[in-house]
Amino acid sequence: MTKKLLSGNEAIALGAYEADCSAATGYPGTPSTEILENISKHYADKIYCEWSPNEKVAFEAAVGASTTGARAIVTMKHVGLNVAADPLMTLSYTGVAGGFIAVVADDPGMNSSQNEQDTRLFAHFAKVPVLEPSDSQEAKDFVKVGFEISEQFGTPVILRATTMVSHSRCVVEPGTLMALNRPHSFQRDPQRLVPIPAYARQMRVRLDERIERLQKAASVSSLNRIEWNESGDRGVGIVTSSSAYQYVKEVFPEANVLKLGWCYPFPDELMLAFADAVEQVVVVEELDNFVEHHMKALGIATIGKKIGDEKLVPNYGALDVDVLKKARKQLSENPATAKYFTAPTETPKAERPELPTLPNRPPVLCPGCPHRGLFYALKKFDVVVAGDIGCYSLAVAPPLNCMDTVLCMGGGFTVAHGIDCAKNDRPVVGVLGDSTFFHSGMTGLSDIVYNKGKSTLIVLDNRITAMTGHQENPGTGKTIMGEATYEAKIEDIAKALGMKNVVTISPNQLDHTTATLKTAIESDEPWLVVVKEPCPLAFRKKPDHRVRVNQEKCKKCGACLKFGCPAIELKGDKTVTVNETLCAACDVCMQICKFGAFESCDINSAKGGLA
Ligand SMILES: Cc1ncc(C[n+]2csc(CCOP(=O)(O)OP(=O)(O)O)c2C)c(N)n1
Ligand code: SF4
Ligand code: SF4
Repeated sequence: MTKKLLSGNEAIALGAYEADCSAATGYPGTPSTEILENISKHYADKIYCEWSPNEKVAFEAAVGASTTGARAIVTMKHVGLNVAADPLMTLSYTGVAGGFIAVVADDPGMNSSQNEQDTRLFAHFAKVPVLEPSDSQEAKDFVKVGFEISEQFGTPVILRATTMVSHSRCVVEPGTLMALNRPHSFQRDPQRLVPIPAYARQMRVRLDERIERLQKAASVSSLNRIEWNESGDRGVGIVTSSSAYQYVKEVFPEANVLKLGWCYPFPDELMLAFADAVEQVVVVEELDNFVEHHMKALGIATIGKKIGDEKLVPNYGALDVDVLKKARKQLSENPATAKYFTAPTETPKAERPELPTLPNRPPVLCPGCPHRGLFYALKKFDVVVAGDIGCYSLAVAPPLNCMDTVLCMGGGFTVAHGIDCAKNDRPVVGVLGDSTFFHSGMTGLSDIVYNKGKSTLIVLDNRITAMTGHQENPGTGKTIMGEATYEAKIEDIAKALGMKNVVTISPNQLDHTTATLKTAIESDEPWLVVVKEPCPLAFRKKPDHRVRVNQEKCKKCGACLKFGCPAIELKGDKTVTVNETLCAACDVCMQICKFGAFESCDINSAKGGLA
């Protein structure tokens, strides 16, 4: 079979296909998003696939599929597991029928996340096994093994990816396609599936027994292996997992390595045997001291995040070769470990070309982004803005400076309500996007209506889940498969929840936006303002139009620069121009310039003339 160059996420999708998975659900979130996108693109003939409104819904739908005996997979980013924690914590009690895998992608270093979480701790908390692939091949293979473990022990399994594993590419050997040929049939079994206290207490006992059996299985599983060095030197043994394994192999090529692919329940027997065979155990792991603490609890003298009081490997951020080289240097200089480690070898200079320093490029809203008009208008009011997570979070940055809090998805409405409840001295505005509204904004809106709040609520409805790469959601009228479906209306939902004041505006009409906000903010009642304008990256409205600056009319006042559109450029001494490659023709700058210097033009007209 032809080998393929696959990212970890593509490999997980292939693994689900090869393992005869029947259902795949999820909610987008970097770095996990492409798993479901790939399943829907390549394997939908065999696997039912859906974007669910949020991770809890996705998780529960996959649980339902598994109760029929089907194999099911659910995907999310690490913070998504917080949302799905409720079903996870009880699914470990009820167990599963068909193989069930929750793929959770952690983001060490917070490349695109609001926090860092180590999902291994969540697996421990929920008492479910966690598998940790180190590359794309393992990512694919572990899906199959994960289903087998899940079915053999009747347990949900977490497959923990990280940004590095999900997004880096390596060669993958495809496997054979499994055909389980099982009937999918729900079997009634209330004692196993209905955790009323009397049954749940029995389930709790069974859960502990299962953990013990899993712990023994982990010790003999091929997912956990010892790689002895060829020299026979048993001085140092490094315990590691995930992408940290790759860095260990590069920085400590002479070390004996215990590579954990199934790290919880901990493979105690294997850990103890490895520790017995080497003189000094070192644990190298990304994020928390998960393995280190357990090995210490087993009575193994282990060096982990620190040596003495000296910090060795940080328990935050992403690891890389340079971090481990620094740690190796420290180990080679520390009297307690100097006999085991030489200083790291430096890559010869010639192989490391000096790279020019790149200009700093902070993240900004795209040219023509509809969110910009709303925040430009909102900035004029003396209000507290409780924001949320989406492209609009970028409104926190200059020149908009228009976001005061961000907590978690859905928090835009609920945090606003809390500020309002405390009788804050300034009006409060809660802002979130359309995908976030369906994810967890609706309940906050209901709370505000029910408890007689008076916040102004804004949904930035750009007709797509933009920040994670333009996924469909219940408001877009399309499924993940691109099929037409019911298009849920935010306005109708709000009215059904009792919101009286509901208005829909375009943020590209600045004066109308400002006037509407004024009415809503000054009101003693709650308002919902649906700010509707499609994301130009997904739906370009006027591809043949641009805006240009008529230099004869421009007074060099700089007012347009406060809008923050990256297409508006300042050249030399206060000369403002529009970069036509970037301009998305939203025409908002035309409304900002009092002197009419911004003029719309058709790029197809003879001289690119003004129109
Ligand atoms: C619990 C959780 N799940 C997923 C994510 C990843 N994520 C960040 S923003 C976002 C959706 C944003 O969509 P929307 O609210 O429509 O705003 P837009 O980016 O389109 O402006 C998602 C899914 C997250 N941060 N938290
Ligand atoms: S992707 Fe769309 S919504 Fe996001 S910043 Fe760009 S234009 Fe705005
Ligand atoms: S029309 Fe103006 S504000 Fe809109 S994208 Fe072009 S330059 Fe930017």
